[in-house]
Amino acid sequence: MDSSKPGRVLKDVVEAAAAKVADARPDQVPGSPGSGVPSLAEPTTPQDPLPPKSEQGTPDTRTPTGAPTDVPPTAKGQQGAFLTTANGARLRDTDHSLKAGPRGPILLQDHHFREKITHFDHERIPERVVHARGTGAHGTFTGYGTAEGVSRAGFLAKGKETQVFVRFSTVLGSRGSADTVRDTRGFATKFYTDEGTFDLVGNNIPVFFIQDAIKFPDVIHAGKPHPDREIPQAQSAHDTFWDFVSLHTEAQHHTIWNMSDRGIPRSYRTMEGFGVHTFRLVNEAGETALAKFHWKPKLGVHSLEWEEAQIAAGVDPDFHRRDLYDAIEAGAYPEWELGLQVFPDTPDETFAGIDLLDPTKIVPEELAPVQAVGKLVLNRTPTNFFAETEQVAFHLGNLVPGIDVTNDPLLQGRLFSYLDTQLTRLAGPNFSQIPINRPHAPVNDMLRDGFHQQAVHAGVAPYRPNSLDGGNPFEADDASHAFLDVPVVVAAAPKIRENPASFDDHYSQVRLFWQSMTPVEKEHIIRAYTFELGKCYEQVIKERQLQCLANIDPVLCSEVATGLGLPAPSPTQPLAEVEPSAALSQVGQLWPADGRVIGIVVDAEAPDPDVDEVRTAIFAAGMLPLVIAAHGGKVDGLDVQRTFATARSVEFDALLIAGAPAPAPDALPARDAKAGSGSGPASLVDPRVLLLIEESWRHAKAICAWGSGAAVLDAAGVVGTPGVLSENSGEAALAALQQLLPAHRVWERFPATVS
Ligand code: HDE
Repeated sequence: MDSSKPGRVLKDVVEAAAAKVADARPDQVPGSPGSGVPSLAEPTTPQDPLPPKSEQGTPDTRTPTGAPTDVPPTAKGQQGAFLTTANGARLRDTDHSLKAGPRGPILLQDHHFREKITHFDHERIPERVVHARGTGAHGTFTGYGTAEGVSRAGFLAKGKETQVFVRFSTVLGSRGSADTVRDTRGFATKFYTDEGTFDLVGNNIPVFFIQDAIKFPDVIHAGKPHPDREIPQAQSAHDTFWDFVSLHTEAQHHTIWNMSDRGIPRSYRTMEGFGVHTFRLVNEAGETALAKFHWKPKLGVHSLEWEEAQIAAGVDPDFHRRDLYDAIEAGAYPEWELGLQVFPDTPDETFAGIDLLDPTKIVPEELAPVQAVGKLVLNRTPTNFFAETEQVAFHLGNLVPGIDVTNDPLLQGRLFSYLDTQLTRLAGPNFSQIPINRPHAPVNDMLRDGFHQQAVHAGVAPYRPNSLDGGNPFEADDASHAFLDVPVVVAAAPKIRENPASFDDHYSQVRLFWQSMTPVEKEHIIRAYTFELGKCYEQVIKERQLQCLANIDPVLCSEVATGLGLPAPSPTQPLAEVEPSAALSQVGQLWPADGRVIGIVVDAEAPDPDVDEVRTAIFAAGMLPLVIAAHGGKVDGLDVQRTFATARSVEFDALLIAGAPAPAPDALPARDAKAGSGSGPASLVDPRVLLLIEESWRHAKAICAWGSGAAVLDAAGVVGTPGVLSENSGEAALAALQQLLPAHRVWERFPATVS
């Protein structure tokens, strides 16, 4: 090996690393639309449907009653080489309706026309009333066995593998709304366990807006677009939202999480998940414990920068959906550990003075550590979005032996709602027979008939007791793994519409959250409140919310008040003494950079020889390189993925500048507004490259150059600022970038003013 040449060393590193990940990470940019290579001319020879793409998965091929079948997954899709009617008769023509002569009219007898148009007319189903915008993926959950002492649930046993389907979502927006809006994210997991399906229907925020499910329509009506003009879409920055949360102060805790960076995740892959409620676990011995569920992402918790989120909502409304699917396609499988905070099941259902039935409260991890009980890996994208992601139906009542509910009044109401909502959305009571919802455990439920019944039940006695069907089905017991409704003692009490007194503390944990943030995170929270309240029309609503902020923290209140141009009120109640929880902050740790997207700006006129190997090294490190050049096609034999016209900073986590491209022929403000007008040294570089750097710099992203790329940093005026480096070779530039990426952003660029 000639180690005198840096490129050679890099090559060896690359080859060694590439050999390790060869199976998981093909050296290929994700995003190909089909599983075949299309021909230029329209194909004319009949052939069977192409198989799904290699990264795609489908629901397991089960019967409606949970039995495995040996048919291939493709048996659920289209069959044969020829176009048919829905009843399988082959068709000669689908482009012309049957008419009385070439000039019509269309004949009523045209059964193919009527079938085609009628089905099309009914393709849409109601979107979810909340969480309409979502994205799903298949994966596997593997138990560690560490939960065996507290729960008898079989899927938590050591080494037990269980298939799962996860759906991530925003809450407020319609099905076609943008991914990167400021909102809570859903994190719903369906575990297809041997003992029945378990649904963990959580969020990326550990608390909720309300303490009682009866108020859910109120908070959602306030958050959704105004009923008169139906604006704004997928936003909380409007009067009705702030009207509600400022009057209904138990919402303040969830609201500060929304206003923090948690409201704008970088990726679904970098989100925590929380079951929110306290559940009751039961072990083999019948002993109970209380517990909260947590998902901990392997890549750490990271967020977008607010301007970046806004640009992404415009230039790539599918930002999170694309990110998830690209990562899976590239083999950078998203991973989380499932964790439990476990508490003794005491009669008062509190821990360290915190009411475990109050869903507006957390238990800081410093008081009750999260113990890992298993690992989730998402490794297959859906084959058909509608059949899987749209038709998946989660339900809090999908519980398995070993996991029971508590009396949390939010949880209790959800037990009703999730079943009820599917009756309209999925048109009838048989939605658990839709392929994505089919259990992987034998089903013998005595539920019969109804719309879209897909099972063909035998026997004559779907009732109990019976003798005509041999007494089947039989009731199970502990020995045969029956679900146990824990016989919790319900205290003698009057029927009342009232909360426990402990639910009245609406501020101490909001202050705890604020006090646990690092300075830069506090700046972002101030910015978010100022932005959102600044979008409100009514002055009194801003004033009322400022009063809430005063009760959280005077600094937060006065900074937001300054931005709004209003006086800062004084607190109306004493500020709680709180112990900050470091676990709530996202800043300060180092994390793997798997699946990160690195943009490489190249000069098509004078390509740098290191680019090829740098690109390969990025693949080998489990990240995705995208080559950006003045024009499409190839540069120096390498495919160009983005041009100066199509690239936008938000799709890159970091930039490598491998050349100093002069303004390209299309760098004309009349043709591309991004071209603007450069002057002085800047006019030597394509202005779109300078915009790319300017935005990446503002979004605290790492930027490293080598070779003639250094001149570009100079032209952009960013030399000498934190996280902007020039190196002598591609290898050195990538190494410098890899030093910066684990911290996610270069926050040192923007010193905070609050502490
Ligand atoms: Fe939901 N919620 N929710 N929710 N929720 C729904 O169910 C509801 C709540 C969550 O990807 C609906 O199938 C009530 C908390 C997720 O398909 C509906 C209350 C948490 C999803 C419903 C809550 C969630 C939903 C709409 C107040 C976090 C998307 C469509 C008591 C722990 C699931 C549907 C998916 C969806 C009701 C509060 C999470 C209407 C009544 C708290 C992730 O049934």
